[in-house]
Amino acid sequence: MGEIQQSMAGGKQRSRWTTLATIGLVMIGLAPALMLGAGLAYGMDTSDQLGFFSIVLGAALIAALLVWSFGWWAKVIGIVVALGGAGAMFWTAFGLTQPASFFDFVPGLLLVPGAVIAIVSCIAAIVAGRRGRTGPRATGGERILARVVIGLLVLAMVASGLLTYTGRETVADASSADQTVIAKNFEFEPVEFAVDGGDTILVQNNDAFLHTFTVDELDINVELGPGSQALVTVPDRSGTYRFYCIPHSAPTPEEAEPEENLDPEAVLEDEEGGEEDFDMSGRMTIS
Ligand SMILES: [Cu+2]
Repeated sequence: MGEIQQSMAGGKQRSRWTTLATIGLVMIGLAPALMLGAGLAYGMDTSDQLGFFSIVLGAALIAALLVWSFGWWAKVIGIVVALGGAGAMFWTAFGLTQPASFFDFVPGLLLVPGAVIAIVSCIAAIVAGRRGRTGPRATGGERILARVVIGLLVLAMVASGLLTYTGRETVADASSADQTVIAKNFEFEPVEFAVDGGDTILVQNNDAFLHTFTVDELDINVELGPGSQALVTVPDRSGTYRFYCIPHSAPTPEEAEPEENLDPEAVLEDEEGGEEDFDMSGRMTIS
């Protein structure tokens, strides 16, 4: 068997599991790389997330290189990194429900199958190694299957890119709005404003990710894809209302944990710009 596994070039031929595990880990690494790319493309402030994404990206690529080059111990590292990467970025899986928002959808599309492929393949490689063989090379049929799967993933990405581009909605006459609210860097600007009943608000999403402008009490719920705008007419119901973004905020402020109950480490993590516990909300007064 050993001789058969030597490639024509004389290099070491990888088993199918090693190849697949490497692909899975590279897919995990592409997820944070894409999020950083999204930030750059849309001019977002990514300084808070840069460290976190760089660590996941670096760890995934180093693990991919180790898995590709070394034996069972590298596969153990591959499993640990795949679990850690998937755990740290599990929230990208929610993006799978948003194919019309490329940078929400594609990271999930890479991370979820990437983690599954990496973990299963590393385990299979270790098992094959324990049985005294490195595992056979992929058969022709398996290579075709792998290409079909990768082709489908690429197709889904292209479709998502097209949907994101064509789904971009802009307002013909934005100047007619009485108030403008911009979503940028996971925050609304302004977070507090006053309007009159019957006024129109121009809401605009300048982020690479999908946001909503939602006011539960007024039955307002506008979905804003990346770069989209919409006009919202305020009903004639005076009062102060909370507006928020569904994916990036607690549904109601009451449900959020009070500050004093949080352990200091969690608060610190928040201040450092951890991905969790966004509160993308504000208050609107109708007079
Ligand atoms: Cu949002």
